[in-house]
Amino acid sequence: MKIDFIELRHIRMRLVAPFETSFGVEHDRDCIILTLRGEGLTGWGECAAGMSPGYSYETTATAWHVLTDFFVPAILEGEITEIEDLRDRLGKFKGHPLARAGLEMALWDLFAQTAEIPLATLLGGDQKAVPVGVSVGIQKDAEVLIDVVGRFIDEGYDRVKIKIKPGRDVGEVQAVRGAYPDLKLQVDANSAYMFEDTASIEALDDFDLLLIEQPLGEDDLFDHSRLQARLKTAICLDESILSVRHARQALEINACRVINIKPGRVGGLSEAKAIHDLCLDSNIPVWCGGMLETGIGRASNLAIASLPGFTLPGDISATDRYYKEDIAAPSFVLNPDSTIDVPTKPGLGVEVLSDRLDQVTLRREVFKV
Ligand code: SMG
Ligand code: MG
Repeated sequence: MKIDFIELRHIRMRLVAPFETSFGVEHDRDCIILTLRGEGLTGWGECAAGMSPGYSYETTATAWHVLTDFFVPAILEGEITEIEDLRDRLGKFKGHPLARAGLEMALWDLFAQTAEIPLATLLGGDQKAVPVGVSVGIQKDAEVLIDVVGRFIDEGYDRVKIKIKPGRDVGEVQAVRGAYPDLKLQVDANSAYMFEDTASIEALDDFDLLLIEQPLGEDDLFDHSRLQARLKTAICLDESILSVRHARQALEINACRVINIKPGRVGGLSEAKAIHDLCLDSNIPVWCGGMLETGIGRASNLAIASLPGFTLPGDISATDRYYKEDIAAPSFVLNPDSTIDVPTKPGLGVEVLSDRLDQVTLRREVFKV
């Protein structure tokens, strides 16, 4: 396939509620939407780099730079016959997985459209609907948290993840567990703890949590394995796993018992699938993480989460949990059994609403051959 047109848009969407984590609070979600055209088809991608280097070192500004100056020119050169070609083209560049993944998503969309099959099918997925939960940010206090969690349970979510940080951990978990004894509950620290101050992490071991996500630094597999040895509860790694090699090494040293797979964090759907395959072979459950995506990124997450190893509920919530109006239709809705349907139309299977996209665009650039 010859790609002859690439458009980048930096967009900003207002969240229905602020989202607070151990690294800060977001009121708006920034990301880059990519459009690729080839052979009369249009593919869409979403690069999840946000406003500040909080979750990852990448930001919309670094991704814009790396995409426009390096990755996009490499894609516009010659034909792309298969998705693996992208890895070869970008192989000489280091890092920037979120930028890479945005471009790769649009290519996967184009290849699935060419084959006239849903992206999920092209990836090898066959679950029609995937189990999902909701990720709840840090709230004003434990009472508000109980209330917010209660509202999501009433909406039908049967798995809830709460964000924690030092000083806002045991108390919140105790409160939520006390209010909802049977809830599937898990926590995410976004690497806010040091091995030396994990007494509060160890104190979480008695609350029947599904897992404890990324307690320690992203570059700290070794201390995660020391911590996992002290816990009954499974550690799940997010930020620490950037490739299938990291995943293999983490499993070899027992640094975790669960992996959160985010295609963006690992440089795209191909690497995400490779991590899934490794975990399936190793009997390690995985689930699909989220980056507050628009309907474009959410469609892609649902497609990868349809693979058989995604047995734990993902951070893929209904559209109305994030945005009043999305840039893609139809909206994703929660089924009564806490699942969301995987799109069935060819490619990503959503329609991008161009007026709505224009309204949220801050900056736009087009590249043609
Ligand atoms: O998309 O529902 C969602 C958010 C899920 O908590 C979520 N993601 O570390 O897992 C994580 C965070 C990263 C989000 S930073 C924007
Ligand atoms: Mg996380």
